[in-house]
Amino acid sequence: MKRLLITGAAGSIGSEMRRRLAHLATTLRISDRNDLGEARANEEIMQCDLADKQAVDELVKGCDGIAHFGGQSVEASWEVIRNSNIESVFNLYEAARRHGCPRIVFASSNHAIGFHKQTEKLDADTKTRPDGLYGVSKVFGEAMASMYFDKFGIETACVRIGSCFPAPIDHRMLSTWMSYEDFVSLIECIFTVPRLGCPIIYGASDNDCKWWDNGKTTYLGWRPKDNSEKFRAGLDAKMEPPPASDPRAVYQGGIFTADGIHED
Ligand code: NAI
Ligand code: 15L
Repeated sequence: MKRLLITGAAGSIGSEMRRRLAHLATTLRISDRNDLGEARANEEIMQCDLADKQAVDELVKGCDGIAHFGGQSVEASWEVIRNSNIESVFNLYEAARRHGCPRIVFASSNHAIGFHKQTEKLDADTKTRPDGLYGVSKVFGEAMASMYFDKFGIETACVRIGSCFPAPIDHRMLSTWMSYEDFVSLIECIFTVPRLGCPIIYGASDNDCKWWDNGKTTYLGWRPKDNSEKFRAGLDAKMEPPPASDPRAVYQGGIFTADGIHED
């Protein structure tokens, strides 16, 4: 593609993807509200707040694809969630509609389904059970993607990311972990498959103890290769697994299910 927009490019996933997705487009348009440093070869930097409708309209103009990683990435007050995950998603889809941007990767989260128990196996049709305002905002994003696909044909891959970090940092993440390499190969599939539609995809590596079934999106051709099992012995040596009744061991969303409502 000619121009791929990466939002949230100063964040933990975005900064990895800035480096790892450069081969997908002639030009990477890099954005965040935080500083992004110097533009690298084939990059253009547009710093803005995603809650600013006019700025987002300019940001999306001329892009063929969007990898949307910008936003509040953990639980927060309603005001913060509303600005960064509700207003921003509306602004993004409206700009995509106005400028005819065909494909979007929406960084949804396992916290959209966080109140399902760890004993359950989930697939793309499982009912959402958000575990906080953050999870609710991801359900909102998925609903926006669905509506803009049905009404305007804008294709979005809603990736319910588990835990995308260099390595799992607790026992729950042995189930939810996704390596950067597997996420990159998923994004390659998303941008090259002839017809994407608007699928829900669970973003996890090929972990032995997985909870999620991507059987409804085999047409993407994604084959995750990593497996968190290689980290198990190291984690066991570092910490005890949580007791069976602990939210970290009961719910897929782990400790997020035990968080209250954050006051402004
Ligand atoms: P992060 O917090 O490291 O990065 C998010 C970036 O978005 C930051 O650089 C921040 O400055 C930017 N941002 C926030 N609000 C903004 C606004 N209003 N305007 C412009 N920029 C704004 O988060 P991370 O871990 O890189 O996650 C990226 C995306 O993936 C987020 O949407 C997060 O919810 C989602 N996700 C991440 C998971 C993970 O394991 N890292 C798991 C599930 C979902
Ligand atoms: C998320 O949605 C967060 O963005 C990330 O920081 C992790 O907490 C992840 O979920 C997780 O559940 O491990």
